[in-house]
Amino acid sequence: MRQELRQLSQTCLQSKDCVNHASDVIYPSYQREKVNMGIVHLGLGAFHRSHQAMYTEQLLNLQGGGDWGICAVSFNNQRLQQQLNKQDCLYTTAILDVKDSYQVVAAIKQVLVVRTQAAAVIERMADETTKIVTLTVTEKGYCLNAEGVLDENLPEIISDLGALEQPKSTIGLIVAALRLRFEKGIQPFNVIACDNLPENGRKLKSAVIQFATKISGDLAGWIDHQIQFPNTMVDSITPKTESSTVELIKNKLGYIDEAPVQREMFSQWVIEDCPGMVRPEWEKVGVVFTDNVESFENAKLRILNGLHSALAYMGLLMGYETVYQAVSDKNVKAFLVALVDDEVIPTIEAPLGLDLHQYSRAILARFENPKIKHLLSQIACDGSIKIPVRTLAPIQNNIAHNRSFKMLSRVVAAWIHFIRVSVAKNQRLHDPRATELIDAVNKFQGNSSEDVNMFLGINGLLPDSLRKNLSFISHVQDAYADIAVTLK
Ligand code: CS2
Repeated sequence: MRQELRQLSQTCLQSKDCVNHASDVIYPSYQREKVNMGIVHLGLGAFHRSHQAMYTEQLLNLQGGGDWGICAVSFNNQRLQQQLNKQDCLYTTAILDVKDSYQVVAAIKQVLVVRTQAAAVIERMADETTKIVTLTVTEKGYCLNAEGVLDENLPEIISDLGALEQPKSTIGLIVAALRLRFEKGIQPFNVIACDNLPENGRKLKSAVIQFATKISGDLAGWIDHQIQFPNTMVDSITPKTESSTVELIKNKLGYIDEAPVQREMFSQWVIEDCPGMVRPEWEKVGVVFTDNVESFENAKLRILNGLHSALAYMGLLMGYETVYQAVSDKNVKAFLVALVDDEVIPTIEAPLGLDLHQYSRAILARFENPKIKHLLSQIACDGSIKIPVRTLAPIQNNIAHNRSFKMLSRVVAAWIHFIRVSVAKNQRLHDPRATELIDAVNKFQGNSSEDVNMFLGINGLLPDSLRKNLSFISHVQDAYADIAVTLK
């Protein structure tokens, strides 16, 4: 008779019932109860658990890793909170690559949800023991407008300015906690932004200060002078957890984990070095601290994320579902290679010692990992925020240097078709500007040039310099008409 499987928990680990003796599984080797929580993380998606929490776990596994337990905060996800609570916040990271391996992570010690526990979240962030706040709240969580500054018209920002005790935005939540520390005379925490936007730390800082200024000038000044917001670059392909991930853990490791994560082997974290900042010694586990994050950011955002978005929009139009399927199409791959070599790499100043050609080939090889089922639809979300960073910025750079940008324009055209097709099929469009995008494509008459003109003219969607650039508009129009033929 088959023995009933145990669910992952502290007791199950201690009693060794959840311990599998295969050499490819790593278990926590530190005394978890002795580690205090020095980090509050905002945005409990799979990426935090497969990336920053993994680095912290590796550090804690070294002797004397420090008091860097994590309190992980989700804005809404009570289901994940329940799942993790049942497991004493333990979960498994499955690393699926040429050779698979697994790691049970204990670094997260508490999970809170803002919607139901706002006061507890603010208190935890304001607690003296909290030294660092990290964030993965996706690009839209920064509440920025097209110029990269705080969008004061967003409903959640308006709401937070009126009711800071029940914050709805990341910006409001950070300011609520800092206000409490300021009032109590507690040293501030430092903030590490870990989302895919250029100068993530600097933009977050200016948004936080802009918001805080509306509450109190003294508070805003204190934040400005006392708090570090280093820029960072983060990288590790982490598709969302599927039921197949849960099954995999059951079959391979012999226990139930309701909330595992899966990722590729590759992982990179580059953080701007802020001398004197109190923080975990992550450099001991491979994190790079440098004063030149910008060139790492640009390389990663324009190559990896840029190719991802190109694959997502073009691949979905061709009927592919995953990155692996799309990149296995030799025409698609050839397009990506030409795109990156001719129109993307020339726009990037390489970080010292990094060969961008090799870097791009390594990224393509990562896309070709058959074990990672990365849904194109996941990457296609939030195009109005991703496209400016990943596609329009290199186009602008090419225009400034008189270089070609036809293939990049094709990506923009594919994005427009993707939105048109999604609306025609009544599929939900995940984008903070969905209403305007849907309105625009609903007005399409079937004339490529006019339809593209109308779309590119949506208020604040494109930087002014591009909206008025005739050769950019004409490249997008041509590509749009060209793709239309393939879709018939
Ligand atoms: C992806 C990223 O969803 C997306 O837009 O491009 O999440 C990508 O997988 C990560 O940045 C890889 O580090």
